[in-house]
Formats: sequence, C-alpha cells, structure tokens
Amino acid sequence: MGLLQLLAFSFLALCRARVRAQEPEFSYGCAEGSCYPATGDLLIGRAQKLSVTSTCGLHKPEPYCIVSHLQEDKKCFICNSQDPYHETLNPDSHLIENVVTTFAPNRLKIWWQSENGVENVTIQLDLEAEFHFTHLIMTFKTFRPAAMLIERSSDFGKTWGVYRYFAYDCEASFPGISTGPMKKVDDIICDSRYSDIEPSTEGEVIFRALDPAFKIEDPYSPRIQNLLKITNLRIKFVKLHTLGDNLLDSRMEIREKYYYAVYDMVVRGNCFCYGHASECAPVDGFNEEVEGMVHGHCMCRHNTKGLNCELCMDFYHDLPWRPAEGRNSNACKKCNCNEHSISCHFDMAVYLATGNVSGGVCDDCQHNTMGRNCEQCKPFYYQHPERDIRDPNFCERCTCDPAGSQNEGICDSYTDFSTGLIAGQCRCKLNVEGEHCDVCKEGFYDLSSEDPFGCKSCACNPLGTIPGGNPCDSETGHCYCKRLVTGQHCDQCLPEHWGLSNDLDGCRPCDCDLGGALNNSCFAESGQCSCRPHMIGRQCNEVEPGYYFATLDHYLYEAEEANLGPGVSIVERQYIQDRIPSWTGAGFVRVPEGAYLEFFIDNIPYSMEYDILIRYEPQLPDHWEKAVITVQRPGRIPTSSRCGNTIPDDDNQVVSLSPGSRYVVLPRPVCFEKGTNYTVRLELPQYTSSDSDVESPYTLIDSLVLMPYCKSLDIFTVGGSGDGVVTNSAWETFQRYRCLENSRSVVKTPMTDVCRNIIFSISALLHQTGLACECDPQGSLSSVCDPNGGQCQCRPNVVGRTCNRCAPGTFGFGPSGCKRAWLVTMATPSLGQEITAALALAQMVPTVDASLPGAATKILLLYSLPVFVILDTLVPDVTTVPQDTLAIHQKLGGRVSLASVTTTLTRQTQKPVTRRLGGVSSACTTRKGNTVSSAGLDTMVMPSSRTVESVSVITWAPCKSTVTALTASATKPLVSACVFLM
Ligand SMILES: *[C@@H]1O[C@H](CO)[C@@H](O)[C@H](O)[C@H]1NC(C)=O
Ligand SMILES: *[C@@H]1O[C@H](CO)[C@@H](O)[C@H](O)[C@H]1NC(C)=O
Ligand SMILES: [Ca+2]
Repeated sequence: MGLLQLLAFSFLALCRARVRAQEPEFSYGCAEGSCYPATGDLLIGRAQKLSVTSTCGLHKPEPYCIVSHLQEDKKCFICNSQDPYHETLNPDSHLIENVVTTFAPNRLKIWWQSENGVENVTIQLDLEAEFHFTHLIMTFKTFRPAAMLIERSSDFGKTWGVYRYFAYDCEASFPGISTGPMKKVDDIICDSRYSDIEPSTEGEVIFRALDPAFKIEDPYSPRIQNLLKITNLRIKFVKLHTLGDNLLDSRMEIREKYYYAVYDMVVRGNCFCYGHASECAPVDGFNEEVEGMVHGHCMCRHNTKGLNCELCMDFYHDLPWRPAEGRNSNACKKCNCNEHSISCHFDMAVYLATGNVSGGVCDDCQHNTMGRNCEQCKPFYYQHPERDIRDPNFCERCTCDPAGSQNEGICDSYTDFSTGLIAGQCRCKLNVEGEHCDVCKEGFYDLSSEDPFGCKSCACNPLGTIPGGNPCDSETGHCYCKRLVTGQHCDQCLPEHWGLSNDLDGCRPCDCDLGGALNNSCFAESGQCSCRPHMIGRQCNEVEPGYYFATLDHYLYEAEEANLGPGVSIVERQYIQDRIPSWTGAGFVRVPEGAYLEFFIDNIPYSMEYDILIRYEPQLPDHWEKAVITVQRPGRIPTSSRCGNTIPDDDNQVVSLSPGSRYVVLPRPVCFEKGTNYTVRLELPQYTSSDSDVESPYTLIDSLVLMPYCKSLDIFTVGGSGDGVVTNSAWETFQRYRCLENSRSVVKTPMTDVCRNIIFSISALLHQTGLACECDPQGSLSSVCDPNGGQCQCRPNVVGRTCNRCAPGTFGFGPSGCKRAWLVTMATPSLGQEITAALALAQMVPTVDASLPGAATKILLLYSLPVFVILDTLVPDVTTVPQDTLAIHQKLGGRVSLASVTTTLTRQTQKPVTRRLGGVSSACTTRKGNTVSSAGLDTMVMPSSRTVESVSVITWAPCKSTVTALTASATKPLVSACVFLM
C-alpha cells in the first residue's frame, strides 16, 4: 500500500469516527433496544448505479494533457473508455466506475475523467432504497472544481435539494448563497474550503450530512431524518480551474489541459432502519454479493417491516410505529383480537383515547364479533355467558322477532346488572311480550315491524266484549263480541238490537212493534224504532194522543143503517143504566123470514181476507136454518190482485143462526180489496125446515162485522217453518189468550195486554198509521180518545165511537150531551078511564131518584092509549101537538113528588096508524122482572106468542122533542110515561 493509500485509509477511518459521533450515541443489541447496521461505502457493489454526463474517450480515443507535469516525460496522453479499465489490456479507460474504491494496489492509476473543456458535468448515484447518508469524500486527480454542488433526492429522483455549494469564489459562482458559518444544521451554505487551486492533485472534497459543530438533540426528529435520508445523490461540477486560460479559446492545446478527474469517491452511509435492524440484506434484484457492500433492505426486528423498518409488521399495530431510541426498542406490539381476526390497523385517535396504551384496531372481526379487539358481539348477537371470549361461538345470534323488538331485533349483547342488561335479552316494543318478542300483549294484535309499538290496540269496547281473557284475535284484531254485539271493536249491536251495555249479551233486541214500526231496526243508542205515522214509543207500540188503533171488530156495519129490504124494520133499543149493551148502534133490524138487507162497504182498509161475522139477537127457540151471505163485487177480480184467488163459493155462503149465540162467523173468510166498494147481502130465506107453529118468524139482526183474517198476516206467519204453516209464537199466544173470540162478541171482557199488543200491531199493519180520533167536538169531553179502539169520551147520553149521536132513549144532541128518558108503565086503563099520574109516578120514583144527577128534573108524562100524548112544554118547537094532548109541567125540587094529574084518555083515532118518527134515534125501554122488551120506533107489534099481560110494556115513547103522533095496535090500552132528566 502506497503512502497515499495509507493516508486515504487513515483519513477514511477518521472521518468514520467523526461521522459516527453524529449517530445515536449507543447502539444496543436489537434485543435490548435500538440497534443499527454497520455503515459502509454505499458505492461498493453499485458501480452500475453511478452515471455521469461526460466521460473522456467514451466513443473514441481522445487526447488530453496535463498542466505542469514536471516529473513525467510525456505531457499529453490518450484516453480510451470504450471498454472498462484493465491493468494491461485497457489501462487508458476512465469510466465513472473507476471511482469506486477497490483497495487495488494501483489506486492512482485508475480514475474517472471527463471530456476536455466540458465544465458542466454531473455524477449521479441512484440507490435502490432509502439509505442513511453520512458523508461524501471525493479525491481529485486534477484541480478540484472551481465550483460545484451536492444535491440529493429522498424520493427516487422526483425532487431534489441542495446539500451544499462549493466554490472558489462563492459570490461569483453562486450569488446570493450564504457563505456561512452555518446557524442551523440544515442551513445551505457555499463552502470555499474545498475549491482552492491547491493541491493540484489528490485534493479532496468532503461533505458531512451533519455538521459536527452542532449538537443534535433528537437524531430522530423528522428534520434530521430527512436530512440524512437519501435515495439519490448527485454532484454537479460547474466550473473548472483554468489557471488563467480562457476555455472559450478554441485551440485544442488549451482545452486539452482542462477537465475533471476523480480518483476515488466514497459515499458513506448505512441502510436506514430507524434503529430496528442491525443487519441489512440485498434489496430484491440486488443479490450480487460484493464484499463490503452496504445493502438496502433492513433485516427488521422489533416487529417492524419494510425496506427501512418503517412499518409495523402485520397484526402488530397496537402501538404507533416509532424509531427505536436508546434502550427503548419501541417495538411494534401485536394487536389483541381475541382470535377473531388476523388483521388490524393502528388508529391514533384510539391510541390517544386510551392514554397512549393501545391503538390497535382489529379489522374484519370474524365470528360475529366487533370492536377494537373483536371483544364485542355484533348487533343481533350476544355474548354467550358461559363461553370464553376467544371461543368462535362466543357470540350467539339473538332470537328476537324483529317485528316485535326494538331496534329491529337487537338483543342485549352482554350482561351488565348495573345497567340492567342481560345477554341475549330481547327488548320488546311497547305492546309486545314474550321471550322472543313475538307475541302481542293481551289486548293487542297484528304484530308488525312497521308499527313502532309492535302491535295495535284491540280497542275493544269493554261493554260489547266478552270479559276475561284476550279481548281480540291477536292476528285480525277482531274483538270477541258478546252474543248480540258485532263490529271489529264490538262496539255495535247486531242489526235489530240496541243499547250496548254491560249486559251478558251486550245489547237488547229492538223488538220493534211488528205493525207500528216500519221495520225491526232501531237507533243503537236510544233503541227508538222507526214508527209509522202517529205511532210513538220506543217500540212504536203506542199511538199519539188523539189517535187510536182499531179493535178487530172495528169494521162494523150496523143493520139499522143498511139498505133494508121489504118488510124489514128498525127496532131501537135503549141502553140501560149500568148495563153493558149487548148490541151496537141504535138497536136492531127486524128481519122476517124471506127478507133481506144489504150492507154497503166502502172502507176496506187493507186488501186481505176477512172473516164475516153476523151479530144478531135470536128471537125464536130454533136455529134459524138458513142465512145466505152474498158478496157483490163491482166487477171481475183481476187475478193479479190480492183477491185473485177468490172463488164464487167464497162470495156465497150459507150459515145458520144458533139460538144460543149472539153471532155467527162465516165458514170461510172473504177477500176484500182496499179502494173497492162492496155490497154484502144478507138474506134470511128460511127459519126452519121442520114443522113449526111459529107464525111469521123473524129475527133481529144487529150488525155485520168484517174481522181481518189474522192468521194470514205477516206477524203470524213470519218465523213459521214453511209456506203457510203457522208456528209463530205470536199466533199461539193470540190463540191462547182468545183474543179473536173476545173480539167477536159485543160484550167483551177487558182486553189483556197480550191481546192489546197484538191487536195494536194488526191495526198498524192494516192502516199503516195511527187512526185519528176525530171525536165530535160537541159530543165529546175531550179530543183524545181511548187509544184502544178509539172510543171518545162522550158527554152524558151521547154514544158512538166519536160521540156523535144520542143514545137510544135520549135526545137533544148538544154541548151538554143528550137528554135521558125512562119509560114507566103506570097502568093499563080502559078507554075513557081517568088516570092518576101520581100512581105512575110513585112507581117511577125509585128509579128516578137513584139516578137524578141534580135538582132540575122535569117529568113528562105520556099517556099512552091506543094513542095519546103528552108533550114536554119545555120543547119550544112543538107545533104539531094534537088537540087533545095534555101537557103537564111540574117543576120538582129535591125528591120527586107530584101532585095528582088527571086527564081523560080519549080515543084519538079508531084505526092504528103507523107513523115513522123522523129522526128519533132510540126507543124508551123498560123493565119488568128480568124481561126486557122493546118496541119498534114506528110500529108496535105485540109478540103473538105471548100474552099481553106478560109483556110488561110495549109502548112508544117520544124521546125526541118533536112528536107528531103515535099509534098502538093493541086493544088494551097502556099508559106509560117517559121521564126525561133535563
Ligand atoms: C454550465 O451550467 C451553468 C449553470 O447551469 C450555465 O450557466 C453554463 O452556461 C453552463 N456552461 C456550459 C458550457 O454549458
Ligand atoms: C165507494 O163509495 C164511496 C162513497 O161511499 C165513493 O165516494 C167512492 O167513489 C166509491 N168508490 C168506488 C171505487 O166506487
Ligand atoms: Ca145494531
């Protein structure tokens, strides 16, 4: 080794020591703390990574000369760099690779040289990784450059920065660049120390990345690290020392003398491992093993990785990556993922949040775990209480029904008694229950995920819902209704029911009156049925005041008002005090055998069948064998009509009149139509077929009644089990209570409520309305009639449903009623005999006395012989009184007492006459024993079968104010009196 070589080596050693002082003070084994790979010459093994912009003789041999070459014979030489240097074969090659230190013995024979006269030359080193650069030493063969600079890149050549300028004359070469001294370790200055013209050979340029003058507090600060970190280094020569020659001088002799030539270049450094490696290996693709080469791939320790140990190893991200420092290896720490993940990353925020303890965040936690350490169960999973956290089955799936649970079915993921959490516990929505939150609570239904409360309230009406248990179907929400309740919420009564209440069945039937109401539906709250006109009451089973419903025998046609055939006469009969009459109207008609009468019917209320009833009073001991009823219709019956089925037999029926009965019903009902007028003819052709000694038999007909043939009405057939089959309970009731029979007779027992209700309905059905009372304003006490049958309240002695006429035996219809009269028989005087009125009156008094309503009583005596008369003087319009009429007028007070009145009975006429008393509506009646007799109004016929004596009184009494005459056919005179109470 030559002297220069020795010098060079010693200098290198020195430099190394000095540079080392800038590195961390202690290097420990990697196991104990920070550790560092050995430094070396980065150029060793990297000749191919060196490049230069100018090389002498690169393409062809070129001459060059040296200035002041005193020792040598030859001043000029040839360079030929077409092939690499070889000691013997190619000693004139001066490629850039020659600057790499080889420790060859012929060190000064090998150098790099630039082309002659080229001032701008750049040498560039491109490293394959980041390296830690400490210093550069260049040894020049010629004069050192008059100006140069060192640049480096730490990003593989993308950006460059100047380390330092070197110039003989900094001001001139690099104007504006400070010439030092440095104030900061990374100040960029221009240094003149290495640009002197001396020495002319083997002059050095030395650059240290860290100036030893500075004490480095933190060698790992980014600023320092950035200063040392390189990937590329380049040295730009920009000016030659020319010893006064001007390079612009184009003469070859001048140019050949000036060029750059470098013997050696050392780029000292080590691979850059942040204290995490003590060895480095070749970077991929740099496997070439050259002794002394500094490799770029750190053999990382401390759980780091990367070419430069600049990263933590995978899954070692629990702590931030940091360079090792002294005894602190700052090793990367393994993440804790509880065996549920194999990857993690570092999160600074987490790290800070944990007080710089742990910043590892597991990635992609498996087994349904989550969390920084995969220590929690994912939503919809919970920690199995008996399994280890590292068990792959640590997290169990929640069993919550998502529809019924809060948060779509997330269960409590772990147990924490302090906050009430129980692992796996489902949290039900408000109206849901059950371990899995899959059941609606009692009183709720329709589990649904859309419903924020899970289930809807049944909202059953408690009144209508069956008590106890779940009130509604948990799926449909239909409430379980009581028997008579309906509706989703059991808040409605069934049709035809009302009054939702706590009752067992919930509602009550409307029970609308079958006739009084339009139908059987009623208002749900009030139960009010829809009434036909003038019907009232909840059930429409009453009539408005002023209205009435018809009794079954309402359609009654008096014989007295019928069209009487020849020989038929009217027999008036007076009502008797305290006795219910057994007839209606003024009395009867007397129908002899073979005679007839015709009833005119023009008020059929409703088209249907009617039973025809004949009311009569038997006069003879035997059956009246044959009575013929003939219905005369105005025309043919259209078959489509209600009465289309009528056959001729229905309209011609024969009955016999029993002597023990007061009425007879025709065997078959007869159909009548509303709006049609009929004539019903009653003929009595034959009394009896057997021999009879009765002369000129007759009977008394009271009236004809049309009774609705109830059995065919809806109220009795609806509910029946078949066509026309009557099983309706109303019909049974109707029969059981004998409502029909009781209606047939004139004399009735009081109507039972049962009959009344049914008869009410029948009337309502027939008339579709309540019937107006139409009480006669004069004859009635009130405009309101008895709702049952329509009887108005009559003034005294006024009769008729509407109180429109005087009772038989009374007269003087007016605002105070009608006047009453009694007939009293006094004697049977002989013609011409004097009659003492007192006698008669004495007989009469008890009767009068018992019934006198007041003081004002007038007695009118009627002397009845074959004919006579006494007239009431009170009657002012008596103008036709016969001459021999004796009027007696005696005013009485208190009890009746009467002075004797004497008159002479005289024959007025020889011959009986028959006179009709116009307008007289009733006859006086009297009584003897139990026999009641009566006299016709215009004739007096002594019953031939009885003796005169046995007939108590057959006489006429003018109970009307106007009396014209009377006759008697009896041979025996009678005296009677009519007593009028005024
Ligand atoms: C050398 O480079 C410097 C700066 O880049 C420039 O000013 C000068 O002209 C260059 N010289 C030659 C001969 O190219
Ligand atoms: C029925 O008789 C009444 C009178 O009684 C009369 O006004 C009416 O027009 C008659 N109807 C028919 C259809 O003949
Ligand atoms: Ca009658």
